[in-house]
Amino acid sequence: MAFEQTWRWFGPDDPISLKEIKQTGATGIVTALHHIPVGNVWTVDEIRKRKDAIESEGLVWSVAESLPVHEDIKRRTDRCEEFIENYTASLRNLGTLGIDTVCYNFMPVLDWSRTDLEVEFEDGSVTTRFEQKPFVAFDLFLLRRPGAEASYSEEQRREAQALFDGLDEQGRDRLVKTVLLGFPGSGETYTLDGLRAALLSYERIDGERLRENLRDFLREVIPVAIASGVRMAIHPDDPPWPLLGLPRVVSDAHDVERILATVDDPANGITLCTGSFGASAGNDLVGMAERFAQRVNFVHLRNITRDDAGNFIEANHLDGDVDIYGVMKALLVEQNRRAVEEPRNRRMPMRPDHGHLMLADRNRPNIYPGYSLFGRMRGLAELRGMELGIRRALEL
Ligand code: DNO
Repeated sequence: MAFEQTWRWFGPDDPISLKEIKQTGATGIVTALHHIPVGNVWTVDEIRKRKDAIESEGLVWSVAESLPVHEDIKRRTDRCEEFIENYTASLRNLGTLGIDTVCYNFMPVLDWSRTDLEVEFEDGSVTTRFEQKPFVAFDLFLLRRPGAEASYSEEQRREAQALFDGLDEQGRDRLVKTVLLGFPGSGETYTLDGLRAALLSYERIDGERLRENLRDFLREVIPVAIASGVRMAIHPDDPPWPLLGLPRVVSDAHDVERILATVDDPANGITLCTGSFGASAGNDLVGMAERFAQRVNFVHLRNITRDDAGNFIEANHLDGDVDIYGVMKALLVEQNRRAVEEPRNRRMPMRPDHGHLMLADRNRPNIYPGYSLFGRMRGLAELRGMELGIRRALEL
């Protein structure tokens, strides 16, 4: 039993077309209705339109990523109840049309964070990186977050100061733009003032409180997912540690354990994102894949090279510090178990997450960092070959 091979497509505005995706060998599409503002209902009509567009190219809509969770739900403020109702309505609508896997995250304010989106990699391709020094410099000297000093050691502050002093106007601008970059279509690209206000709205929310809010969300939403035939897949924090004084609650195995125990049902599962969890040396990805296999509803495979000081760069899929072979093996064994024991529940969509910008993509406008055609195609091809090798060797 093999993975279902999927590809993230940002919809009609994505510079990469469905026709091109088809030639990568992917059979499933991962997409979201990015044009619908966060918090509003995904109607049956809008879902059907997207589904038809995908199917007209001979592909299937495998996963909704992301069905975003409104900040009011994460904070449990203001219109929380209304947004929960909308969220569950969207789940029902997705279920009605057979879109049965939904990826989401519970990161406050920012989705992924990087400090450089155009790093030339050793082979001349372009990749992204997160480094502590520029991030601390951003926090202390550009965002000037009240109380930020307390988040860092004296040495970190000194190093950040030295880095900041060496940046010219252009370098500072670039750092601000990089950290504030929202996700495509998310409509959530902050200004510095907007980010300050968003952070302030979390002032009273610590890790414990956010965890409680996530538990409330799961208790409200998972029963609807079960009734709608939808499996939820929470995406880990990227990077998996607190940023800008904000709490993070999906960063390690302990967090995952707590989430899965809140509602003990296959509909309450995870997205095993090897790159996000992998940025932290404390996360043993093979161990996590083995331990949580039965609750992995969606897989993001990518790799990073990291150090112990919270710096990492996105490497090619089979290089880097994450043992992708070990992870894949654990998940293929689980795929096989499902095929035998619960054939109706066996789907495990996988996508090559991110890829370097390379070859002809370098001249193609509007490619979102990480979402290139050739880089991801290289990743998918490598992963597909590795998968075949493992399956043949293990006779799966
Ligand atoms: C970055 C992605 C994330 C992810 C969402 C899922 O490339 O992995 O944006 O899609 O956080 O909710």
